[in-house]
Amino acid sequence: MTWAATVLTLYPEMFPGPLGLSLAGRAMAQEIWSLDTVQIRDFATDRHRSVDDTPAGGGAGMVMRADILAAAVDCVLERRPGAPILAMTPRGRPLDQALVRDLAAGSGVSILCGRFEGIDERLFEGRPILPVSIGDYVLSGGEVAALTLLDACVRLLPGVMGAASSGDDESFEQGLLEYPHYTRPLIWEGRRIPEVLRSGDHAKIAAWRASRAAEDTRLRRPDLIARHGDARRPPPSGARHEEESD
Ligand code: 6GU
Repeated sequence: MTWAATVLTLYPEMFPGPLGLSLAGRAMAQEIWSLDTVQIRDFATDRHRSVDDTPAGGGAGMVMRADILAAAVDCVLERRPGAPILAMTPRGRPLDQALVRDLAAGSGVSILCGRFEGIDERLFEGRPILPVSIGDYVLSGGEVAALTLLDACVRLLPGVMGAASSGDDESFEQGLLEYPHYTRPLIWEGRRIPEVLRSGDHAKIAAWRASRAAEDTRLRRPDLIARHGDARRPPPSGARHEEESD
């Protein structure tokens, strides 16, 4: 069964965009996943086809109307009764690999892309929509966020990446950053690949990688440790950095 994505947007020309190329593009050509867009403006009711209005209480910018968006959402709900509906907005739940995994395991997803200052809050009360953010910064609209979310989901679909995406080693799979990578040349600008990686001792390599994953996460992303710390087992004993052991 094809994993089906539907994007509700004022800018359908932004899709598939980068997802039509490379890995995701190939998977789309193989019908592992599909993408269609719904033009929100098609659900406008007035002569000017307006989808937004001035914010209640005053202030800058415009707000997307709940009635117009609900009509678009209802159309998609009818077409894809099974698929969850997300709305990309900086006010949403932070996207993480766990949510990506859940979405990729389902039948697909429908994504509403916000524009302007935001979406009338009553839409979230009146329809089963999960607001999702891709990080603590502001984009000019939800479209680039939707592309990000879809990219993360598509690479997990069976047959898209093979073994590379299914391992426990990837960043965030254990609540940690992944260990650092190296390849030839052995020496680049005087810097050598860590000796342990050339040892052929797989247990020792695994221990070194676990150690570096834990250490780099502690240094760069202490927030990940705080969130996942209890759920993870400690690194294998004796695992230390190459610089420390040789
Ligand atoms: Cl999902 N949308 C917009 N407009 N800005 C964002 C975002 C989403 N996530 C982070 N910033």
